[in-house]
Amino acid sequence: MQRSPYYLTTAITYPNGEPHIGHAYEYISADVMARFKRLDGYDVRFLTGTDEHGQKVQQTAEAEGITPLELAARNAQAIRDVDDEVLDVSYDRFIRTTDSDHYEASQAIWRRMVDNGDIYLADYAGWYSVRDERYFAEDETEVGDDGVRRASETGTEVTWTEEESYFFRLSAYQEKLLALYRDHPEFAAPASRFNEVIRFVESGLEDLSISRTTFDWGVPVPADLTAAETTRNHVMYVWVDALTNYLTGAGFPDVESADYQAYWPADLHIIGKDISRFHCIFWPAFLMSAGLPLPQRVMIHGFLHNAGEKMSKSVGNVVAPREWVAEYGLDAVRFFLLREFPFGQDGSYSHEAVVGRKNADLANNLGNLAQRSLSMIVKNCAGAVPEPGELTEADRAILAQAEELLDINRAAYEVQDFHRALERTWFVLGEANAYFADEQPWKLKTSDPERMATVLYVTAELVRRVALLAQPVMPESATRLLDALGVAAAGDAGRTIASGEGPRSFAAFGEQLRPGTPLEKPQPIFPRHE
Ligand code: ME8
Repeated sequence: MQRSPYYLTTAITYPNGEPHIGHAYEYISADVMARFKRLDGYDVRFLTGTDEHGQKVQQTAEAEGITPLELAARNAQAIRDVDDEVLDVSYDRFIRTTDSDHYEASQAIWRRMVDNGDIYLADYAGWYSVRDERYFAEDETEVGDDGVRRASETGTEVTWTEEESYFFRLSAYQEKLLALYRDHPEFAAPASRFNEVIRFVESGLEDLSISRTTFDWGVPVPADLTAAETTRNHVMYVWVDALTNYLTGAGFPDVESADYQAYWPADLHIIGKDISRFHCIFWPAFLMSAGLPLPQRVMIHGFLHNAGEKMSKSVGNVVAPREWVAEYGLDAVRFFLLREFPFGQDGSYSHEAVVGRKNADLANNLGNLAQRSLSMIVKNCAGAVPEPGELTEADRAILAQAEELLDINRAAYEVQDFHRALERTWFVLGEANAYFADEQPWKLKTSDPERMATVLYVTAELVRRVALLAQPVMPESATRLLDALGVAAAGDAGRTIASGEGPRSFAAFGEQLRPGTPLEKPQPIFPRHE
């Protein structure tokens, strides 16, 4: 059967430092989405990487006395190491905007925008924030007590910039963008952040400066287009090439290629709240100008704060993903980040909050229930999944709740509501714990062993369904739990399960635990944090 393609991306990180836990939050959420879709039968392509051009990277490199490419290469590797060694991010390509195919894609989209009459040469004069790689109008800035002018929105220093520049006719796209937002209310989420974008576009759009001449660390504007009009060398404004990475990752400019045909337009861009305008305004406008299809959806996540405080190098409260994972374990960190607060909102972390989730939700609710039911089966049911007897009302009720979970999870993942997916799944797990406590299978051991077997079967079957759905969030522990339950891949039931099996697709959700499957004494999978 032909699998439907699903293409999703993260923002690409500036390689001017080590990634922090806020970046990790974005990589993990996109990874969870990618894994969910793969398990649900999609042909997933997942792109992440680094945004290597621009003045910020150039300045950081100068300060370190190395070339921008050296700086970018070093930090891109550091980011990739975090993805590979620390966070287990299952990307299909790690793009670097210095990759040669990306130069080709950026110049191709530029040419298309020229051909559509949307690029012209003029003089730029205004305020530029190197930190944000962004232009600001005078009334978007203010001078502080220290005499330094800063962007009001982001608090970063701006400098007066005057240079010859190519402009993109963004003003011509106001109505088309508003029509897009009207016709596609699902284009961006959450609604509160999308509304900010819409109000901004309604207030009027000015043309955008899209090239720079005062430094050279960028993708060159195609020479044939520059030469006729200007003697200066222009490089693209970093956001033009940065946004184009999503097209490069899908095989553009070869629009006949299998990758482009399958994966463009992207299904989902996952980004943080500080870059929503670039993705919801500039990006669709560039694509419209280039005559290319628009992405289906931009999901804007919130910021992660340290105990409610903004993370910053000067405050010294920036957490490295590596430290966190070493302390709590990867799966607990992944679970915490997605369970603790809704994806579109800002969230806060603290040692107490992570430990609370790890101990209550993972060690107690899931770990204990799995451990107790499986140990009882191994000990009292001849080391194999027991044959259930006739089901009671209570058995049927809890199984019915578990059966609904796949559809509930699908609906929540469709809108990146990871928080609700986990909340509902763990709610049913709570019900299962109550069921287990009520039924007291340990007492039935002598009084009614047949009933005990049924209660243990029902409990283990519920744990199986939760474990299947927990795989995208906690790949390692959920897989181990499925191994412990003797769950085979769909259609493979009855096979002996070796430990260390891979992921089980959601097709297995429609099956059930097979009585007679041999089980081994379970090892604890979700330890308490002491
Ligand atoms: O913006 N919490 O790169 P970047 C959550 N290169 N997310 C955070 C965060 C925090 N504390 N801090 C940053 C850029 N992020 C551009 C993107 S895309 C074509 C170009 C998120 O390294 C941020 O919102 O500053 C963004 O989505 C991503 O991390 C990379 O940020």
